[in-house]
Amino acid sequence: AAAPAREGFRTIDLRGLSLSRRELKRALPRPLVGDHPPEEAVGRILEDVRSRGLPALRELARRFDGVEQDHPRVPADVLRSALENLDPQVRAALDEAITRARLFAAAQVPAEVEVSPAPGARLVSRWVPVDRVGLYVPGGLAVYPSSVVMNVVPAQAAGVPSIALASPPQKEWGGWPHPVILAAAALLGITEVYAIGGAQAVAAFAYGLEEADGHPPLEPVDVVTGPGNVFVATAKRLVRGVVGIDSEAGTTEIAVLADAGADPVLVAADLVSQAEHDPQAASVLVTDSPALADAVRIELGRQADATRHRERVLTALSGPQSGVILVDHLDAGLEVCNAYAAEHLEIHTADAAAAAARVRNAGAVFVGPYSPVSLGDYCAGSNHVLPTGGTASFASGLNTTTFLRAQQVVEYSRSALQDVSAPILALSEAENLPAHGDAVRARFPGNNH
Ligand code: HSO
Ligand code: ZN
Repeated sequence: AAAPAREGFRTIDLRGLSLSRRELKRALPRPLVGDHPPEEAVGRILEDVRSRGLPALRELARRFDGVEQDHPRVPADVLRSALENLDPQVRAALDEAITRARLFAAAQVPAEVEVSPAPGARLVSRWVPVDRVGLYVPGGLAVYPSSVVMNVVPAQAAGVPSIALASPPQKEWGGWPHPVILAAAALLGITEVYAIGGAQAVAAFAYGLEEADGHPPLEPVDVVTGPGNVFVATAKRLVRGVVGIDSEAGTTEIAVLADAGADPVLVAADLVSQAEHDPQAASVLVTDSPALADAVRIELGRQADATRHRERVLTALSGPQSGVILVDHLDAGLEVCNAYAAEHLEIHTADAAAAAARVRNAGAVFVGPYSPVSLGDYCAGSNHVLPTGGTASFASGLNTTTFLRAQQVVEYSRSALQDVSAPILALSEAENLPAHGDAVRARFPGNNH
């Protein structure tokens, strides 16, 4: 008989219940809130890097990454040789990922809008890229050259003129980021790369670094993006306001909405695939079929046992953030998915496209049995930097508009201003701001309104 999955892949049985929005949110599988929120520790790192710069970075690299660092800027020859030594198959794979991502990112640039509310009056809303961005690529349990692609491609599609990238220094790679990360950056034409990890990287981007012993300064950026652990996510939240940030892209999650016709082998494989990222990763199945739930449970036990990162996967699957949610019917399942607001939501139902059309809250929706999350992680053309922890109910995944601002341009002729002067004068009186009205009167000296 197949080994049963650990009891840990828990069941949340919502059948026969009619829950309020609040009750439903409370019933969902979520990680336990840690008793030591890292705000304080992260705040200290940010302040240290802001006030002391390079010496602070050197200490933090020693403490967190175990490396002795002179300066974190990756030299041009290190970048070049990383690209030269890149495995040709990996290079071809990155090329494929880049081509598809560029196609989608380029199409996301919104059109300029122009209207004329009256004769001689012109209003334009145009999309302007930010001047400079800092992109973060994690390194920890895994290396993420794919995240280099996901960050850089939309920034380039938006037309950002200055792009810097940071990734943690790796002891086994001479204190530089992993060579495949460097190669991916070089492949995309990025030359400003730093070996800085975690909250320190976010601080260096937000506040900049002075020039030091022949190394140019790290100029502060306007926007910091990229996925990361809880320290990176917290650092981004704390510097928001000094700089712009993308969504909170923290520990990964997958939810699968499946009915009795779904293939339990595929559903389990996809749940395992994201559990592989992190012991805290969330894998959630939502189904109206207890038979499918049982079949997936058996498959999870079998597949998790056979996978390379077995311990990590089993820990993730048995955590409070993972499990199967049983519902009465598909409509109830969709309601659960919308309440959960997964980073990734896969739909394995009879009419997957129809169900997908009814999903409101998800970072990305993967429709049908041939659209697994790992396709999206690497080569779909979509972006894998997505809102986690339920933030998909208000946030968007990384995309070209993350790096654009809508700027409003106003141009009125003399007569167009004159035509609308009466309401301006009336409103300036009503707000007791007469100088506002005077600014308009000054343009029409003959008229005594
Ligand atoms: N699933 C991760 C992204 C990733 N997977 C990178 C593999 N490499 C968060 O969307
Ligand atoms: Zn992944």
